[in-house]
Amino acid sequence: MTSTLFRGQPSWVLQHPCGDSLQVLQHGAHVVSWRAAGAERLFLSPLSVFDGKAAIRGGVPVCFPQFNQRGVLPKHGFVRNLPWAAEGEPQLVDDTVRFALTLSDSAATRAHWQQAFGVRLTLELAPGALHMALTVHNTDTQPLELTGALHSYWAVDDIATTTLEGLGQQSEWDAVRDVTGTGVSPLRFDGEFDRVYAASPEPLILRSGQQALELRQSSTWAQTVVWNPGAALAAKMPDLGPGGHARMLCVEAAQVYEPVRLSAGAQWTAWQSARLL
Ligand code: TA6
Repeated sequence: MTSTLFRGQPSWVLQHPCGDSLQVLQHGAHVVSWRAAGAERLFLSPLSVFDGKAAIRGGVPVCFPQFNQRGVLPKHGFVRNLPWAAEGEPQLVDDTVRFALTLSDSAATRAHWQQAFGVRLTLELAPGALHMALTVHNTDTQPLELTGALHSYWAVDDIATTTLEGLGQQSEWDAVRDVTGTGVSPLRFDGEFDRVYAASPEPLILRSGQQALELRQSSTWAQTVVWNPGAALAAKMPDLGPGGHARMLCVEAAQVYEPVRLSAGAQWTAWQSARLL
């Protein structure tokens, strides 16, 4: 593993012997790059701010302990805006490089949330495959409630020709129009798209150009969120900008509606994985 600066931020690079690599920042335990089979598979906005405070536009934001603005905490929680710590060194076991980052409650978290907790993001890099697992440990004597997401921004060649398969027949809430319905498969994207689906037990397939990516998530997430801001909203977002929407699609493993409730001492693990097809 190499520890290096990325846009001025401390980061770690995980290198797999096969040539695949991953880069993760101390800030937010934010995965900013996953290169597999010679190509970048995550979108990272060139206009993103890297000041060690602001949320990063792209990569994989860890949203915890709140999804979006569904509560009194900062949007998508606060751990994406805080420095995490490396837990030991990466290890190569059975053709998988494994590395974890942790964060626990501090004065900075208690400024938002009176709760003792520990979170760990475990990253596993295998040839053509990425596995990201979020573990939450309630270290408090009171129950802990959480919503959140692994808010992954997948790189696409062109959103206009990108499709996402696997959410047909899943219940859907369209946040743009505030209507509920049923998902179709494949999904196509033409304008602002912000929808919450009941998670499917089957993998999703993201197709873009020559790339097909299989996305899976653990059953401990109840929902999948699919988001693209579309041209008009992207142009108004200073850290995305005109045309920025065309190269990304967020497919997020998420807990949106019903909070997960952890009794004192309990743990919860939820993951998202991606594999080149
Ligand atoms: O997960 C989709 C979403 O909640 C959208 O509604 C949109 O706001 C997006 O996340 C990005 O949020 P952010 O706070 O990173 O700008």
